[in-house]
Amino acid sequence: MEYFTESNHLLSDPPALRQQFNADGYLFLRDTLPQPEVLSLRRQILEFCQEEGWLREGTDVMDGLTDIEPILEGDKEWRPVYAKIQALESFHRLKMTPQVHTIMEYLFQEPVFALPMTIARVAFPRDNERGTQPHQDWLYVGGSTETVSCWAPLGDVPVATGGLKLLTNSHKSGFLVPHSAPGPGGNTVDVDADSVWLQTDYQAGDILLFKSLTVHAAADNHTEDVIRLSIDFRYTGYSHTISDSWLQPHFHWLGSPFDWETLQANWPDSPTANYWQHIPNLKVKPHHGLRSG
Ligand SMILES: O=C(O)CCC(=O)C(=O)O
Repeated sequence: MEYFTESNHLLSDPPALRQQFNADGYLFLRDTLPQPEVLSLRRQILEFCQEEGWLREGTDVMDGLTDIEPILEGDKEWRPVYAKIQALESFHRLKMTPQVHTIMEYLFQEPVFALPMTIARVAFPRDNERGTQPHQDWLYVGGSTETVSCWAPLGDVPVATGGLKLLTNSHKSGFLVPHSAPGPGGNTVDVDADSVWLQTDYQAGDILLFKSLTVHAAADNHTEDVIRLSIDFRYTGYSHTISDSWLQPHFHWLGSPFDWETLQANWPDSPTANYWQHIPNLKVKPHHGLRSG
């Protein structure tokens, strides 16, 4: 592996930032999300894990240490925890961070909005063959190919714990034909065996932005006992089209409790609730079918 190029120095030069994004297919930015909010969200999620007996007894909840068999996204035991995460206003609010919004406006050069569907990953150790396989987000996100994905660690994620890795320049290969694979999303694309993956030692507050055709995957968690937490969400410009399913919560296809009425029941008056209903002339088209879970 190699390390991402850090682009914070380009934040004062939007044309150069755009140029770098278009050239490499990604931007890695340190210290962009508010760290106290990231860490408070981490604590809330890990407390849910603790309530379900996922954490090793007698350890600090913030360390996220587990000694149980891996639980996979979609498993029966995973659902109550994920429903609690999706019901957190703070979880959905993180993507509205003004600094992220501004960066997205630099990229789109027009007003932007965050797609409502927001995803949390609770990645167990000792579960590498079932991690997210190499793919392009457009397969799941549909809509405009200009949609930008943002992945952020919820806490520090050193290389040993995995985190998102990607192939720079891969967005220039066009849409790659997927085939089925284990792990979230259930699909993968073939990559050359000698491809050099980029990754990093993530710190709480960092964000990784990438294009919807940039090939990426979850790097293996090589630890024995550390749960990796992350959030991912997407942005697009007002003039772009999105798929209707991205107006819904993640796993909405399971029905309640993964519907907005249930998830927003405790924060109906927050600006985070149903904000997309106030976006003028939202361009929406039917989703082509594949689900991001
Ligand atoms: O964190 C993961 O396992 C995968 C995230 C991902 O594929 C994405 O953010 O698009």
